[in-house]
Amino acid sequence: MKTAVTELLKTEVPIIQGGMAWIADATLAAAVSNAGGLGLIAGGSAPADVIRDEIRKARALTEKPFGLNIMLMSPYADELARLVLEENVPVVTTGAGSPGVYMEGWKAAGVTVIPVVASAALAVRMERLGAGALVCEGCEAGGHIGDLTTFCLVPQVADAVKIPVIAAGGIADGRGVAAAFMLGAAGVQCGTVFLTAEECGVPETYKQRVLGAKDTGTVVTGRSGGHPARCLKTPFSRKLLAMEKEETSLEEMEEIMSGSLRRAAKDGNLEEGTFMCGQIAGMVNTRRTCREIIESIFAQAEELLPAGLNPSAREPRKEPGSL
Ligand code: TUI
Repeated sequence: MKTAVTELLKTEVPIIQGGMAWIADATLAAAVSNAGGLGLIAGGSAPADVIRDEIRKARALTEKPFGLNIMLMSPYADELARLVLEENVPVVTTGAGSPGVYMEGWKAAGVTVIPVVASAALAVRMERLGAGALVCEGCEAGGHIGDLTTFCLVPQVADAVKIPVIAAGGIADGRGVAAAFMLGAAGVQCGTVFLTAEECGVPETYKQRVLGAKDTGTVVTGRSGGHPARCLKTPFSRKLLAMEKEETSLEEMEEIMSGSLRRAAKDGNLEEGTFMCGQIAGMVNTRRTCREIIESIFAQAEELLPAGLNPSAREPRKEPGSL
């Protein structure tokens, strides 16, 4: 399936795997890229040397393009931004902030920059600074989220910018892809469905919890501290919600949450770990390889999309809201 996104990313299908902190490593990214999508290595809160090793490992596992996701709240964001240039990473996505300060350097080096945005205002700013595309992530997604749903965010951003829009949050099958295209997207980013991929290295507990989750199986913690994040209902997330209700101090909340992503992703620790996961988990019920996941998503999307609907053929809109 060719769209403006496959052209930009030089992939076979317009899908990006989410840059899940502590989870999206070289093995997962290379498997997604080898299956025709764009795999991402997550910078998370790791230092540059750790990520440099992952980038080199991915290069050994695939000849296809892959990218790096930089979580902008990371204390290592500056060194990861430099690493992109040192290691000639072709695509960078950013999350949890504005990558404005890095854009000029990346653009000058020919890097394709794809900020994750949660509002049309940031989308417009990013387009002006030279973003190649945008990931519009709705609050159905796992991890750190904004306020808007995918259904509301994607068409409003598509009306506001001319660069390609990639929809994220709540997409795990061909229906989601077809719907995203109808809303004006030319590609999708998926995270939750890849948590259960054979090539994903999270502990068995994590996979089983995602596979067993219901539609209502996630909650949003961290609203009180201004960093809302969607994760699975677990003993730990229930405890966090109770603490927030009791108006526990932000310092105490931060202390208990510190390191909790790692404790979920590496140890499967249900008592002290944050199992980030999107609302679509209720629909993710089978164990598959990355190739099987991607092939089934696009086989279904091709079947559903009206004949002749080629998202890459859509002319950029001159007037917001015009058809
Ligand atoms: O970044 C993500 N998802 C993440 S980051 C992460 S690590 C973390 N751990 C604990 C607390 C918070 C984060 C886990 N999951 N997704 C991309 C994303 N970016 N979603 C929403 C945003 C976003 C929100 C506000 C981007 C920019 C923004 O405003 C920036 C501005 O300056 O206006």
